Amino acid sequence: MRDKIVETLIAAVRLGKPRAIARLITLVENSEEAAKTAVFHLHPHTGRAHIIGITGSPGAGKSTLVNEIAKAARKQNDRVAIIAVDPTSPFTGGALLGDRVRMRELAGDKGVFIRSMASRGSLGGLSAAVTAVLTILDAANFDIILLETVGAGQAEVEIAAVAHTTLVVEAPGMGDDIQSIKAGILEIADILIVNKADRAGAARTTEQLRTMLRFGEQKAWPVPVLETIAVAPTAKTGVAQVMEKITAHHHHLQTTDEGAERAKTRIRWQVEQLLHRRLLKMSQRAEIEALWDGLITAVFHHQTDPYTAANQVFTKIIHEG
Ligand SMILES: Nc1nc2c(ncn2[C@@H]2O[C@H](COP(=O)(O)OP(=O)(O)O)[C@@H](O)[C@H]2O)c(=O)[nH]1
Ligand SMILES: [Mg+2]
Repeated sequence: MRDKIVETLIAAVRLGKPRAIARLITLVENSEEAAKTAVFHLHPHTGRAHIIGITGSPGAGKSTLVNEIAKAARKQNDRVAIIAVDPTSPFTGGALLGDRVRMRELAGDKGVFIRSMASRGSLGGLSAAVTAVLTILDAANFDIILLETVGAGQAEVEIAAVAHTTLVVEAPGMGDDIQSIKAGILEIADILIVNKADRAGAARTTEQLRTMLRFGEQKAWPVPVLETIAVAPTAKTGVAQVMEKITAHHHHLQTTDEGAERAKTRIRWQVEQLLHRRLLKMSQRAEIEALWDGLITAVFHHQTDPYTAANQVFTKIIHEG
């Protein structure tokens, strides 16, 4: 039944119909079966969109900058989709300021699709849903997909792994203690942005970041550090440079082996995530669930150990298919 609905929606999605896109996204967010069907049918029609991940500390100005990037992309006649993922607040009541501005400035433009996603606490489920949503948007012929995530820990590092180009946005002041910009975050950056360049200390933050990145100068893609003022009402300082670097990075991926290599790394990661979830689900099936109590009690009383327990669950999964 649901499969039928999904299949009907798929045809409309491929024509870029916003209502169908929104409905299919809701379905894949709520049902893994729907995600499976949608991805099965749509994956062959993907590979065209440039997926740009935007991450960094809360309040750095990601949403504001994403709006400016979207507007600049629209001027180039690109169709733009924006996905805001907020793993920290499962039930985002009202949209945050940057997101409200976004709605006001961009809603109504038929070339822009905006959506926010909450994690509902399960990271594995979130990344699977994000993958399905990106597949839908790519197949719906968006040229650029902007994926905004909150920069806090493993979540956004993993989500940034689905992007072709990752922008890490920071603001001065956060740079006082530059160590607070986690090394992991710097590693995933293809373009580093010091937003709020109108604030004191911006030049110092930029300099510190450039110093930290210096050892990477020999790389085929040296990570640029750009300053932006995303809220400047007149000249949108730095946004044009960001657009140039986004285009240059896309070109870099397409003209070197790096694009294909990274794509394969992403595919491996995505398939592993699905496998992981499937195994976990199997371990929670009723027949196996019966084993758990005994195992937990046995480990608790030191009659067996966690490795042996895991092995017993695994053996049972294998034998019961
Ligand atoms: N002074 C200044 N404020 C900015 C700039 N960019 C964004 N902001 C403000 O910073 C706050 C947080 O912005 P938002 O885009 O929601 O940040 P996010 O949490 O990273 O998405 C908002 O009040 C913005 O208006 C900037 O370049 N300069
Ligand atoms: Mg935001």
